[in-house]
Amino acid sequence: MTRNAEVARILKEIGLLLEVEGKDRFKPLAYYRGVRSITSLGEDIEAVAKRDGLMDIPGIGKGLAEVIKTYLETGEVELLNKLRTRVPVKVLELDAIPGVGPKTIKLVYEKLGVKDIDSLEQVANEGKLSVLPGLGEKTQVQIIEGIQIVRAGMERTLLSDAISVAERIENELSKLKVIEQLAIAGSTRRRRETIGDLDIIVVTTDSETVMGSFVSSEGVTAVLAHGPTKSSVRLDSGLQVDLRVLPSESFGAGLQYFTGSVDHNVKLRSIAQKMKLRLNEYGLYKDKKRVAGEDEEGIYRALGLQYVPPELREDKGEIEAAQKGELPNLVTMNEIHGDLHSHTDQSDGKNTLEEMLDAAEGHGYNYYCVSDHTKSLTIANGMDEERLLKRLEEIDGLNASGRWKMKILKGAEVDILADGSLDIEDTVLSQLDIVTVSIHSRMKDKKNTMTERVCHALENKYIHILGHPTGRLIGKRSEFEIDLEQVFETAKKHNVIMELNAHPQRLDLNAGNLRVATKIGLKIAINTDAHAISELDNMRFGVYQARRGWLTPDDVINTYSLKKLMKFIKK
Ligand code: DGT
Ligand code: CA
Ligand code: CA
Ligand code: ZN
Repeated sequence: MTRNAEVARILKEIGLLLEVEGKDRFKPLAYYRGVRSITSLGEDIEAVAKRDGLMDIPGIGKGLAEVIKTYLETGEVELLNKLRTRVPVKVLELDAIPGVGPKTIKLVYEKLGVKDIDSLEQVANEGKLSVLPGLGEKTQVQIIEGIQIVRAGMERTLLSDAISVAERIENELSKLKVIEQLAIAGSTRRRRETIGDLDIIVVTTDSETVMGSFVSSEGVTAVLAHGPTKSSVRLDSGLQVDLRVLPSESFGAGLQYFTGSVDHNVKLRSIAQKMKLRLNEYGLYKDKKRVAGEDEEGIYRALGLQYVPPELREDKGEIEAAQKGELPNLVTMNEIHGDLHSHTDQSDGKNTLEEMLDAAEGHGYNYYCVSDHTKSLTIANGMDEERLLKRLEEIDGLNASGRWKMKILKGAEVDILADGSLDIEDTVLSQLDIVTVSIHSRMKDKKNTMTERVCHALENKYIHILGHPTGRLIGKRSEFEIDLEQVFETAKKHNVIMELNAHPQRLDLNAGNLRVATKIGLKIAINTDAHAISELDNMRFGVYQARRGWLTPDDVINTYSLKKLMKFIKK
């Protein structure tokens, strides 16, 4: 874990504070130059400092080298401390707002006493910015929008983004020899679609070292708390991360407690109470005696429950099921044998067919379906009948070539038109192995229209899967207005499979709808809808969501063998 980002942040803050103070016009520029040098430095700044090489870095002179050296050795810079007292402004926080830079910060601090994002928002909403020299109405609107963007980014983070941060921090901390156990907890462990903040728990012999390393990890812009048992930081992405240190014998109890959800925990605690036991983050106690707490399994066992997988811990019936020993046998990543929805550069994908196939085979699949867009989706260069037929021939050739062990399935993602008809002729559809139909147009149709449109498409006897059934994009676009129950009933009647689109921004169907769909006997296909090699990795997010929707391998058709799959989809 290098301290480069941390040093860059310190220099930036000094530069900004100097500029807001306004005593020297050139000094801030030197600091900004230093920030740029360190950000693009391909080497560990501490290593450079140790060999006395700071002044060899272009853009770093004697003064800055001294500041950096002192900071690395002592964790403090006297100049910065003095500046913070003289100019008590959260300059980094303000500078992060789109449309706000040092000049604006100086102006609003001097004229209106603005010190942070909250006070800036207040004066902006009161219309006090627009009357300042050089600002005006338009800038005021821009700043209000900028604040909203920053705040929205601070609110919830997509699971996929949160997981990559969590895994990076886990990697960094795991390198410390004093870490005995570490786990990601909270909503991230429950694999919710979006994450409020990250929760990490550790067992260590040396909490001071762990916490010190944590609060200075890469990307930290603010330390919200720094103590021996709990520290919290905010990252440059806006994401907050909480780290807690637990005693070794409480690891399981702490993991259970901090995994949540709150509702699940409340119910567990009441079960404990009825058994005259006490449950908290340190253990499960009978009077003063600890009866469980080292691991989660022990806690659930002592409470007379099956072990509840984290994805189910939402108090949606899992506790009752666990009491009766009736929890579902949830689908796992290992059981996925193929991907049934993917694109190539023949429509709007980034990679060639062969590149996608090589990558898919690398995932260990037994079958893989290529399903590019069709002709009415012109912005995606969708295929017409002629191109599709050529593609079919090509795939026959590829299957015959023996270059890939997996079976390449012939597919298409066919557009559902305004009236519910499809944009490819039945004679061509009938030659495909798997036909997925999707809505890509007129997404604002009224509920009745949309429901009829989709149901009409499902009646076509050559189709197999309904792609991303609600069309939502998390944090960006809400679901279509559609009567899903009616869609499910129609799908059941015509033997159509529902897609669980694994793209982290789609996760469509959601967990609740997956439960409704499988309850009436529908099958699910977990598909990446990959538009590039890297997106084949999204399968894991689909599996997480499937587990949150209580799905078993039998519910998910791409856990089937090729033979079983082909038999199942035959109409
Ligand atoms: P988030 O961060 O909003 O995505 O959701 P969580 O579930 O990660 O919530 P967070 O970070 O506030 O707390 C982490 C876990 O700690 C939570 O799932 C359960 C536990 N927890 C927090 N506060 C309470 C509480 O007041 N009572 C109980 N029983 N558990 C709590
Ligand atoms: Ca959390
Ligand atoms: Ca938290
Ligand atoms: Zn697609």
